Amino acid sequence: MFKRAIVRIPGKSLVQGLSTAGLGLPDHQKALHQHAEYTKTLEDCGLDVLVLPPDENFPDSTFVEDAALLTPQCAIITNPGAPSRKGETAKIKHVLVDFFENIEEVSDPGTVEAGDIMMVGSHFYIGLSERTNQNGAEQVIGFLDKYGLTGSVIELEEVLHLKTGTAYLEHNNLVVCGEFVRTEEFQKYNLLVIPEDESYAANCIWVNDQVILPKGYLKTRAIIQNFGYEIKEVDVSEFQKLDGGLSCLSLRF
Ligand code: CIR
Repeated sequence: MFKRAIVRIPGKSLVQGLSTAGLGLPDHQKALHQHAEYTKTLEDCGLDVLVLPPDENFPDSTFVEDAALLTPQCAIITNPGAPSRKGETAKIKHVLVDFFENIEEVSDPGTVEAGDIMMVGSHFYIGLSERTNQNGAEQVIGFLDKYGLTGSVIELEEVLHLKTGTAYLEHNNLVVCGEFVRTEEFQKYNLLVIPEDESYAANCIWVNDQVILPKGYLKTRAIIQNFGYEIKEVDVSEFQKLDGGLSCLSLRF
C-alpha cells in the first residue's frame, strides 16, 4: 500500500521540455489545471501528496518519477541520461532526506531514469533504454541487493521508458503493450494486453487497488475493469505532448 506521493507543479518552461511526440507544444495553463486534477486524484486514492513548486530551470522536472526510485527500504537517486535533466536529482534528494533514512545515488558513467524501473514486489525490472545504461542498471541492482531486494534488466527497443509500455497492477497482473507483449520475463504474469491504438494508456498507475488511467481510453478501461479494479481517469494530454504519462508525474511510496 502507498501512503504518500510527491509531485512537482509544471513551470512555464514546460514548453521547452524534451519531446518526440509530434503533438505540438503543451499549454501551460491547461497543464496546471490537469496537474491539479492529477494531484486531487492521488488524494482521492488516499495518498498524502507533497506538492513541490515549479522549477523553471528544469523544463521536464514535473516528471518527478525519473529522478528517484523509491522502495520500502531505501531511496535511490538516479542519474538521468538526458543532459537537460541531470540537475533534477539534487532537488529531489533534498526532499527525500525527510522521508528516507537510506539514500543511495547512481553516478557516472551509469545513467538511470526511474521511468525505466518497475517494481513487482521485491523485484525491480530495469529497462535498458536511451536514458538508462547497463552500468546504471548494475549500480541499481547492487543497491537493491544491499537491502534484500533484487533487480534484472529488460532491453527496450521502441519506447522511451520501460513504464511507457507496461504497468504492474499487483495480484500478478501486468499491463503490457507493443514490444512487451512478448517479453519472455513477463510471460509468468496475467497479461492485460492493451491494443496498439491505445498504447498511451499502458502507462497507468496502481494506487491501493484503484487504477488511474489517462482519460478517454475506453478499450483499456474495459480490460482493466474486467480484472476487478476501480478506475479513475485523468486528462493528461498536455504531458503526453512531452512523452510523459501518468506514472511519470509522481513518486509514490
Ligand atoms: C523526457 O523526455 O524526459 C520527458 N519529456 C518525459 C519523461 C517521461 N517520464 C517517464 O516516462 N517516466
